[in-house]
Parts: sequence; C-alpha cells; structure tokens
Amino acid sequence: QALQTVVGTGNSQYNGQVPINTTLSGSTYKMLDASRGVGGTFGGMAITNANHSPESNPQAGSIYTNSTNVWGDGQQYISGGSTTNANGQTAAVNALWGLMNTYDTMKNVIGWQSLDGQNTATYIAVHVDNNYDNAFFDPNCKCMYIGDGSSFYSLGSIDVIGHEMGHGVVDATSNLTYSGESGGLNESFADINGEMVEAYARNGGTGTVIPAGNDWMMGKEIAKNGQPLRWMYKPSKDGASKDAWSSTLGSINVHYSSGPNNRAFYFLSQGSNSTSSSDYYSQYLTKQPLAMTGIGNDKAYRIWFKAATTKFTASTNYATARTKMIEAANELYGVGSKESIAVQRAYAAINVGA
Ligand code: ASN
Ligand code: ZN
Repeated sequence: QALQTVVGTGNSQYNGQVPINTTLSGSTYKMLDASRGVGGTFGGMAITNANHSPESNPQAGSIYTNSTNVWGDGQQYISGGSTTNANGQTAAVNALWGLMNTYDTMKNVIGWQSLDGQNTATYIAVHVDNNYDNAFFDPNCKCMYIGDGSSFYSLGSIDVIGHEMGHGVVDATSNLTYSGESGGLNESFADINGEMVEAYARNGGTGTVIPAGNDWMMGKEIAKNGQPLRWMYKPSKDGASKDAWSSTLGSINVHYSSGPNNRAFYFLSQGSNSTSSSDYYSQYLTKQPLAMTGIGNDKAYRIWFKAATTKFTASTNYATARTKMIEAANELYGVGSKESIAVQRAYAAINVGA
C-alpha cells in the first residue's frame, strides 16, 4: 500500500508555523515524511517519541500520530504539563522541520542524498532522558536524539539538528576520529552543516544558500542565557575556543578545537575586509595583510563538503584539511581560481599555511 504524503501544519518553537510533510494512513496522520529518504528503520524520515528513555540506553519509541494534521502549540515542553503540548508534539515539530531542511540543504545545494549520500532514511527521537541538556547523533541507529533541556530550551533548533546530522555524514564518510585535531574538524563539519541548514531554511528553501542568512552562532535559539554554544566568526568569544591553529590545538576539547576551522569557513564565505568595526572582521585576522573577499555560503559549503566527504580520512589534521580544501577548490572552480585563492587565504588567516 503506497503511503500518501500530505502537508500538515506544525507549530514550532523557534520558526513559527511551518509546513511539515506527514503521512495519512487510514484516518491517522503520522510524522513520517516518505518523500525524503528511502528504507532505513521507518521507510522515510520519521520523528518518534523516545519517551524519556535514558541517554545511556535511548529507545526510538514509536512514530508520532495525530487525528488531525495540525501539530504542537509552539511551547517549551514541561514535564507533566497540562497544555496541548503535554504529549510533546512541539519538540517533534521542531525535529521534523529541522530534518526536512537538513535533507533539502544537502540535496539541493550539494547534490548529497541523506546522511550516507545513498538516500537512506534516518529519524529523530525526541524527549530523550529528563531535562537533558544535549542532542546527539547515535552511530548505532544512525539517528539522532533530542533532549528537552534544562539550562537550555528544547535542543531542536535548526542549526543544532543540522549539526548532529552533520556528524551522521562524517560517520558515513571520513569518520574523522573524535579527538585531537581530527576531532576538532569533525565538530567543525557539524557546525558548518548546522549553519548552512539555518541559512537555507531562512531563505525559504529555494535551493540557494543566501550569504549571511545565518547568524554564524551555533544554538542561539536554544539559549536561555542569551549565549550561543559557539561563535563561528570569532570562536574565542566563548572563553575557551581558539581563533587560530597552534601546535597545542589538538590537546583541547573537540568543541573548542573546532574554532579555527569554523573561523576559516566564515572568512571563506564572508570575507575579512569589511570596514565594519564589529567582531566579524579583519582586525581579528591572525596574519596581516591578508584581507580577502568572501566567496559566499554556497561555494564555501560545496568546497568544504567535497573535501571532507571525499578527501578526508579518519586522521586528517588541519594542515591536511587545508591541502584537501585547495584540491577541492581547484577541481570545482579551476586551478588558481579566485575560489582556490580564497581557500588559501582563509587558512592562512588561522595560521595554517601561507
Ligand atoms: N551535542 C554534542 C555534539 O554533537 C554531543 C557530543 O558531545 N558529541 O557535539
Ligand atoms: Zn557535535
């Protein structure tokens, strides 16, 4: 029996009312988008209720169902809450909207289908554990879990979902080892993916990532204290991440050693030669004078994605990443192209190469 994909209305927590693809099965609507991905555990992109199973042994649970095709109330989940959100549909809306946009960004901007590039469907289970301040990709199920948060709001913003699914792409490709410099590059892949999905979604999903449509801050929406998880344009703003490479970079937490590559990507996309006096620009370049013009999100993302998914290995470090990025830019845009030179300058700006 063919599944009928229908468009429902989701009341999301961070993006207002959003159109979500669901499946009508008899008279019941299911949070299954069978138009994105094939096979996998549920035969399409699905959102399930982990039902507070522990983070140490999370369970997928079952797919969300509803008697109408209107979902959630846009409110933060409160344990035992008595609102229409008590069954937790809003977290599921956040998840499906993020997953649809993640899928579309990679497919329409890169030409990459789902996490493995083979269009295998994945899923997200929401409400893992209790008051859980994290979200994570699980390589066993090749799926993602989202916590309800405690010091954060529910960890289902678009950039966080794009981040975790980015780990899924790494898992299916280079499998960058999650420690040392390769671990920082793994984290940076996830952050870049999250930001590009955010940019794509804000542009209305037309297939072109808009320059600076994203905020270059990871997880701003989920912050209760106004502080994002990470600042890609100037990572050291968090007090722990590094702005530039040094020989000790590989000894710090991977969420901090991602900083220099995040910043190189920011420079590659947005440039460094603005006259603006904000934190974003060239006064923070490590090496002067290397002011450069950005090549925009689309090209930067294509070069990075190609290098990381087809040229990186598990042990790729910053120096090799630079070499592979230049290779990818040469192949995509020509040897000595302005794109290739921009890659060189972006890495020089974080003290990798000249
Ligand atoms: N949310 C975290 C991350 O994706 C989970 C972890 O520590 N790996 O980076
Ligand atoms: Zn991560």
